[in-house]
Amino acid sequence: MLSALIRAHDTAHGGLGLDRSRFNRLISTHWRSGSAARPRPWAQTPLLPREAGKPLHVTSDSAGANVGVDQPWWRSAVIYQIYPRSFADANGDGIGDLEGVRTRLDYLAELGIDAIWLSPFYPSPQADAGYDVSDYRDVDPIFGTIDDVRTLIGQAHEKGLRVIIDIVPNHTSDQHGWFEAALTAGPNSRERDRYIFRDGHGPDGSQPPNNWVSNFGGPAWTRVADGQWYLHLFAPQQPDLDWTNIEVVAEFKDILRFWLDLGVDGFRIDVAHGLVKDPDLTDLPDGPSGHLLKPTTGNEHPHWDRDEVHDVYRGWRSVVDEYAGDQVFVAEAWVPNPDRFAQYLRSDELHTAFNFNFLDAAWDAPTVRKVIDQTLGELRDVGAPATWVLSNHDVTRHPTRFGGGELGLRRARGATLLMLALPGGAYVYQGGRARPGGGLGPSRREPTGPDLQPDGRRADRKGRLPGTVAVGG
Ligand SMILES: [Ca+2]
Repeated sequence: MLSALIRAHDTAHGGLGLDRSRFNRLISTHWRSGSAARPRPWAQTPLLPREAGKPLHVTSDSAGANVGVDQPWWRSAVIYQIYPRSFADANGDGIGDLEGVRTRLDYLAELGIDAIWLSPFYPSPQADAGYDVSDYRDVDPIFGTIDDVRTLIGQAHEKGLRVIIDIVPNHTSDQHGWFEAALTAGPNSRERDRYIFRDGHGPDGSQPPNNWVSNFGGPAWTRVADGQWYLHLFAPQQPDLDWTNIEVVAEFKDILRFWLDLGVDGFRIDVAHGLVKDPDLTDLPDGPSGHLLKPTTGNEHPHWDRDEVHDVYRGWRSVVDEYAGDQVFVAEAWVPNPDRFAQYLRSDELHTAFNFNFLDAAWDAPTVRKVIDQTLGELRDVGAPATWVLSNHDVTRHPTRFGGGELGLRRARGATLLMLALPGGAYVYQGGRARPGGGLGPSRREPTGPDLQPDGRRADRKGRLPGTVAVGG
């Protein structure tokens, strides 16, 4: 079946940037029992090192057309997501770290992947698994140091692997220096203008400024000691930045340059469809239920998928275009309208975006086929490659989603095989075999923010409801 599928793909698409041996390795090693990476007798073919910044040669695009060589590597890459906390622990403190990643680069290269994507390693109080960043230009001591990042990038490049990192622009940690300064400076200050502070409603200002809700439940506003409220679409420890503020815009361009100068090959943008809010902060028309992004055709939602966010990404694109090489942006954008989704991938904006419709699709052939056809169709117009993903740190792993047990595992292998045969890029979530404290089965979710809460909540980090196309960070 596998050989037939590859042959069919080669015939239809003029070949994917993934040869058969790499394909076999990815399929066979992604889920296996045991907790240690073992040498595979059939996986002795080394991945040829390539010079950092040089494009990979691929032969097909998202539409399956033969487009020749010298296309950017990310148009058909397999990218392996690493959640540093649970991937590999080098110093024995029970928490995965960057040195753990570095010592497994040979294994990762052996898999045949093109790049690794590291989930956040920034200094963070860890209120939301590192998506609450207190310093965008450093590394949390539990994961290592900036020098560890530099070494990791250098050695990854030597082995032909690229390195993508997370960037979290919608909000900072409440322990970020800017937010601490905003609290100290008080109302009507330059420091508060970097965030979204407002007076409350009611005679004593004791009601939130509007009816927006947090992805983690409850109001999206928290009151501070002087009586003002600040907006947080996620946890109270994650105050939203004001993206109409020129200091915010300039700061993130500078952060991008910091990491590009260090050699990263791209950025995964957290909550890419967030960032900009309706300046009037209008109420959600349907109350809290209007929090989820409906498949609108216009600029209707007060805080998701605003037209103005595209100005941010045009600015970011101009930054990466200053650099030699093929750095890539991949957007986490929960935008259900295909036309509006495709707008993020216009030629002067982002390169790729996650296709969550594929992840959301049930294990049902007509459903999966429809999603694939729609995805390829909508991206053809903007010339962007498709990006496929079945599991990440925010969702239940697909063997469990597809029924669990041996049946779920078999379906998941089939789904992964299908994903790797599709034109475009594919994201593979870490198998987690080296998780501190023991083995990791194929169905485990990583501990994202809500899992870490003392009340034991296990809500999706996105605030997503089962069976819906939802939005969130
Ligand atoms: Ca450690």
